[in-house]
Amino acid sequence: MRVRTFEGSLDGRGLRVGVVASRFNEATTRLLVEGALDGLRRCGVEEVDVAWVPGAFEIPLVAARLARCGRYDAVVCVGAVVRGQTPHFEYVAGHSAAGIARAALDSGVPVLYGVVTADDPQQAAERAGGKAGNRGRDAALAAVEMATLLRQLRAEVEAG
Ligand code: INI
Repeated sequence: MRVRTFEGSLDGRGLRVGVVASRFNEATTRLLVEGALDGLRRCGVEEVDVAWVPGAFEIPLVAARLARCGRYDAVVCVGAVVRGQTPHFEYVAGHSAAGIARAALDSGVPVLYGVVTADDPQQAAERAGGKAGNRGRDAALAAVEMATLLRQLRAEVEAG
């Protein structure tokens, strides 16, 4: 029996990454963008484009556009949906998550979910560089891992 194992790495050299960031709850989302850029820089990624959209609801359209265009090895999405501020929390958060997942599946390009969903602004801040880490940075590292895994699968499995 021959068993092959494939795993991505955090070596992001040569990767091009798009970031989609939403402005709603901007104090938090700016920290998520900083976390994502820091994570990508530490992985050696040199080419990053950041596109800003109004809110988390608008992230999927732009994420799908970037994922499809052929320029990027991965797309990182960051946003902040805070329950306390919106009665339609579930719709905004649900649409955003489902659309981000669909952008990845439709394009075949990793589209990562770095959207914070929180009960209140304090909890959101904790997830944007506070005591609960930085979701933007987590998504950036996952982007590098997924992009390098797919590159490996392309080279070693799909090529026969
Ligand atoms: N957008 C967010 O990113 N976070 C929120 O918490 C939020 N709230 O509270 O409503 C929010 N709403 C805006 C939404 O994403 C769209 O931009 C808007 O509905 C226009 O389509």
